[in-house]
Amino acid sequence: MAEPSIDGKLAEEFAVPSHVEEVKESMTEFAQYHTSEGRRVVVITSGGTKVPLESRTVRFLDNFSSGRRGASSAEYFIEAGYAVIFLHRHRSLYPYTRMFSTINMLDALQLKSEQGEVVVDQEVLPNITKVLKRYQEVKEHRLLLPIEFSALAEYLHLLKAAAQALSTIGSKAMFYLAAAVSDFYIPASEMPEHKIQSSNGPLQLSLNMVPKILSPLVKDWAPQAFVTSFKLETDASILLDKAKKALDTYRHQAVVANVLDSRRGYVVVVTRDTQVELLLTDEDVKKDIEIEEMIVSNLTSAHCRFIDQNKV
Ligand code: PAZ
Repeated sequence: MAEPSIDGKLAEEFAVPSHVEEVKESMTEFAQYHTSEGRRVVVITSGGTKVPLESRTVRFLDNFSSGRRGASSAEYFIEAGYAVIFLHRHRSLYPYTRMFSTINMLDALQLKSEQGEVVVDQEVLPNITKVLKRYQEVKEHRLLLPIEFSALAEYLHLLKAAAQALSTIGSKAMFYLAAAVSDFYIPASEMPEHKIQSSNGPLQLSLNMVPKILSPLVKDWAPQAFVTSFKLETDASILLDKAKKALDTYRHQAVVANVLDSRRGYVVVVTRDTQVELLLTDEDVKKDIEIEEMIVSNLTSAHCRFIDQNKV
């Protein structure tokens, strides 16, 4: 029997979120509005996907991703003139607020009067004025459209909806797929409804392979878009081969290759013709420069060239 298509598999084995059509409409409207204003639009995926073990989920499999790369990149894309659809894991790091994620908000506030006047302690929240100003401008100009996911199924359907929404703006769309997406899952049909009981003894799991969504995204859903995927390994010796293999297989535009432990300071941007190493020096770190600024600068230039080459 023929293998079902990825579209068929998505519909059968991954529960469709009830709000997916509504979200797709808002993404289409967002993309068309911003391109009419002369902006390019990027979909950033960010954070890890949760894989449930029960349909009334008590337990799930998760991964390490904090969402920092996606959240900081969103800010740099906005500074580069893009409008950003930020498809992120619920409660992962968020653009602008990420800078204060380690601070206890109550420690940063002081009650100034009996009437309840509150002031912000600038020593606890350095830069708050600058960041707040930029955040409010971004909100006012609707430059950031946040969309949340938690479970793998939501991520897959929402990314498909984003790709279909952005197919309406052709090569002005970019995908920046920084989320750490599970490779394994339990199909809905094989998932127990209720909490797995430890009284039944040790738990043996059998997981299916998650369909490779990059393939229909590049070929069918958003064939004119500029697509960047990310490749993470823990073994540096296999990283570049895997990145090149991904480019050969999916025929998209770029892979950002990184190793778990060094990902904050070193990545390689691999395209079909080039391999560019991006490295933060000690001086950069002292100046609070982040590697995402370099990644975004490299990719926005590549996207410009891509748009020029694809002009009819
Ligand atoms: O989210 P984070 O900032 O902690 O980490 C970023 C990252 C390592 C998840 C990202 O750079 C990445 O490589 N994403 C793709 C992972 C993968 O190969 O599935």
